[in-house]
Amino acid sequence: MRFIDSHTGGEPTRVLISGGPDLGAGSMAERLAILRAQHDGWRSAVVNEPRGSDVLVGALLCEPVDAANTCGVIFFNNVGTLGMCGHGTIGLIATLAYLGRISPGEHRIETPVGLITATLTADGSVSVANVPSYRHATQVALNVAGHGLLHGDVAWGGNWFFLCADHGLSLNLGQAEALTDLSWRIRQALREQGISGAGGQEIDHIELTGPAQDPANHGRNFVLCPGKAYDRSPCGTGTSAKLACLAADGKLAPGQTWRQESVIGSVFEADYRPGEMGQILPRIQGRAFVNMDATLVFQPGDPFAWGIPV
Ligand code: PYC
Repeated sequence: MRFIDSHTGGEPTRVLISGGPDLGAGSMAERLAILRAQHDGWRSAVVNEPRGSDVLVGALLCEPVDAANTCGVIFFNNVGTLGMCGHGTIGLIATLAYLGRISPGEHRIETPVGLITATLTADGSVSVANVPSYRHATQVALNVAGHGLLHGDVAWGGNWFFLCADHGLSLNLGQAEALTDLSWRIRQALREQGISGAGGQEIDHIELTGPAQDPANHGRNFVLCPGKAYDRSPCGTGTSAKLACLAADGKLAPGQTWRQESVIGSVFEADYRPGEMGQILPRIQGRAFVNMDATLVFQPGDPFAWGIPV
């Protein structure tokens, strides 16, 4: 099984380009369901220790349902699958360019949560037209154990996010432990207090927001992913959710640029077009760099060949 690693603003993506499990020929949502039900050990083998780490996002490259599209993809992490992944899409496009499979221009990609378009430019940067995004709930009050009352918006950007500004912490790498601890408590409080996304879907990404540190940018975030690792990039789906909230508050006009900093200072440039029924159509731009081209090996007798479960 050949894989190619890249990072997008510091956040790693491992694209499996051959030899993955047989998931049939259904939609990406149907294939994701098969991956979850029948091949969870394979997911763990690819991204978990000892081959991977909690931070790594896997991307299984798939044949598209519609041959007119460039490819399909299913994203996964240390604890399960993801509906969509912005930094991972940028990593996927950089990987396909590295392989010489695509040229600069527009590429339609099938994901479990819908069709997206990624545009590769000649300088290597990638712009992702993400799925329609929206704010689902505004300034929800939440009692967090060991912290007290805070508030946040619930928004969809391809994954479900709770976006909180009144957390009282500074968004610095030196605070990563405290930021992780608070975000994890927020996630537990959301579950305990029955706060969810549309249709009762779990909010599994926590986004702490704050002012940018570089005056060239507009905001900074710390995003805690479902498996308790924080996103080194500004999080493409999290930035989409942020744009949806800014748009709903009338704080960002269509076409206006928003430069989103991550907790390590990497940046995505973003904007949106109006969508249907109050939703927005976000666009996220960033750059990925390929840093490994290798093969998975499963040696007989390796007790951790299928990963150390998280
Ligand atoms: O960039 O959308 C993203 C993402 C989701 C989880 C990690 N990164």
